[in-house]
Amino acid sequence: MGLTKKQIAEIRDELDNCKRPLYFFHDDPDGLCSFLLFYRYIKEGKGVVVKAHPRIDEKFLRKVEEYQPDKIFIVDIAIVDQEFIDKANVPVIWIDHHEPLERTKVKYYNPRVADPHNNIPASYLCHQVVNQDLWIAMAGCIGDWYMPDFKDEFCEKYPRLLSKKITNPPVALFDTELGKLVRIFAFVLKGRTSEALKCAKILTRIEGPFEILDKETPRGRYIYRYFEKINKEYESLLNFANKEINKQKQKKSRLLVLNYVAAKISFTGDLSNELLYRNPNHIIIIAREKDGDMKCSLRSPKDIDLPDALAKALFGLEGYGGGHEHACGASVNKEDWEQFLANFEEELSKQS
Ligand SMILES: [Mn+2]
Repeated sequence: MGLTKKQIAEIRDELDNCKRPLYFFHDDPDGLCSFLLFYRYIKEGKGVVVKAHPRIDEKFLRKVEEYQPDKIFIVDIAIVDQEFIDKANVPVIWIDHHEPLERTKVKYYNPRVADPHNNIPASYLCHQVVNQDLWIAMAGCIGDWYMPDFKDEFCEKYPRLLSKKITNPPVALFDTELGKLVRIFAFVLKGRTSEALKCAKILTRIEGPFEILDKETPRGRYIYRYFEKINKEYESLLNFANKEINKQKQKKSRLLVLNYVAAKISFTGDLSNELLYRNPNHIIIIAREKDGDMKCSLRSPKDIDLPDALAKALFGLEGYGGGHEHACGASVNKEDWEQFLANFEEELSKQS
């Protein structure tokens, strides 16, 4: 499953023996929750959110010099450069669940080293270590579309947030109060880095989920209001998307294409996931124009092999794309866009 007893004891020992830790975490709910679990256990240190590309390179050494930590914890970050580890000059403890990497001079904990298919969110692993703040661990896991084995315990403690009947992570994510909490964790990270860190700092002190959801305290209210501000933009985008989609559904095609003008905040991932969840039989393309190219994000149900359809549709056109079986990214020259859509539609009909 997750970390072994020995690994848990080792990490706990590292947490117990530091005074000024610096934490690096990924800017999604799993990363934020991993950071919160560790911080709330030690009650010391400083968090650094790693935005966009989850990679720590030499540029981040500046953060180390500024803060002068006695230890560095890295959670839910896929790539850490060897140069960073070498030059940090303090012990580095790295807990992750992405594809394992070979590094030296770092204490690296990733269950996929022993078993490549053992993909368990970082917040689950961090919770194994600290064994507290179940609600935060639960939010982190659901944020990564993972139903943890402590789910029943969570449901008994917080029946209002999640009913025991729900076993499917996307249902928990999109149609429950717990899902709203996950969205709060996701959206407070979306604005400027300074704002994101301010919210993260407040979250280290929040006592429970209802302090935020029911705005029970000034700090809970602050988080909720900040979330609402970001969520308003998302909701209007979702509204626009739903209208477009309802129009397109009359064509009886399984392909839904959404062109949108990029806003300050990028919601592409959140939007495509939610649209696929609400339209489970359709293939979703979200596209925006940038410098003469159509940049897109694609999602599909389980019966479609996206990389295959994408490669065939792009054949002979100016563009590229690829990714996972049911989630891809692509970039297509604007001149070729209509042709690409026609080809893609044809490839999809061959698969359906
Ligand atoms: Mn993660």
